[in-house]
Amino acid sequence: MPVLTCGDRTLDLSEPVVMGIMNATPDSFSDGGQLLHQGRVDLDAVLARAEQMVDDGALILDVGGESTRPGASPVSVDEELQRVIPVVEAIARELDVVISVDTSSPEVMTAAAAAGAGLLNDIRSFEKAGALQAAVACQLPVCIMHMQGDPQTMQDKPAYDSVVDEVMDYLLSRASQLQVAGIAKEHILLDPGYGFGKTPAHNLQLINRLPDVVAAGFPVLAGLSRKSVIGSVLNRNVDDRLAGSISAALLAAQGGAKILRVHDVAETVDALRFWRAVTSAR
Ligand code: 7PM
Repeated sequence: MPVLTCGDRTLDLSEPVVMGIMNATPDSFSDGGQLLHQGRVDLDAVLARAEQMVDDGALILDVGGESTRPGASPVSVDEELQRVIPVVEAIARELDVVISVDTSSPEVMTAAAAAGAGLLNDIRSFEKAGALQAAVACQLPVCIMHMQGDPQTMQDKPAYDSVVDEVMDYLLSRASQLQVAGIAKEHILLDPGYGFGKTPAHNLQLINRLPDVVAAGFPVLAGLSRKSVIGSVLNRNVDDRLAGSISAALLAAQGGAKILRVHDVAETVDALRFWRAVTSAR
């Protein structure tokens, strides 16, 4: 699985790479909406942040316009388009980086691909009406993710017989459905969906068993950055989860994840460089 073609850019996944999180949402828990003023995206601020992440070593930027915060209110398609598309255009124009769009909306997928996006990242795995057809037409790599329930209610009472089995069953059946619909097998990425309808114990088990997910043969994306499992283990607020997030990213890399979705790009890239030095010295 070394090279992934993402539109007009390529990604070498022979070693883990970092995806920087670029939120364009007013209630994003991690940037406090600094990039949005009165509902409009401050493009200069977004670009400065994007450029910093690229300088820090991110090979992918994940642009999201819909908050998936548990209990968040849904965003209209027009609003999401207004938030996301100018950001994708600006980054595509100014920076050499793969642009991922975090969306479930077919309209946003189509417009983002036209604006220069190279990867479609849908926490709902293209299950919304029209999303799968839009993704097929875009001809871009896609990331599918496991979630129990929906963002409004998923953390109410997550329950599984076996979380690893259920996550794998879902991801593999969805991957088959995508291929039947016309998405190339080489264009499918899997994500266990940390924090999406999972207790801390479920998330810890999914970190331990990441090699089982990797064994399915698709590149795996892991998003643990600042998530509540880290907060609950360390008893830290969201702004004090850097060490936990770096540790989690490193454990995910060790488990075989190829894309690490993080807020703190520079620190994660350093940690991965050190890990790389150790494994290269074997
Ligand atoms: C509020 C709650 C804001 C949760 C943001 C989040 C993932 C993702 C997100 C992930 C993939 C966050 C999440 N998480 N896409 N989008 N995998 N593929 O903590 O784990 O960033 S949003």
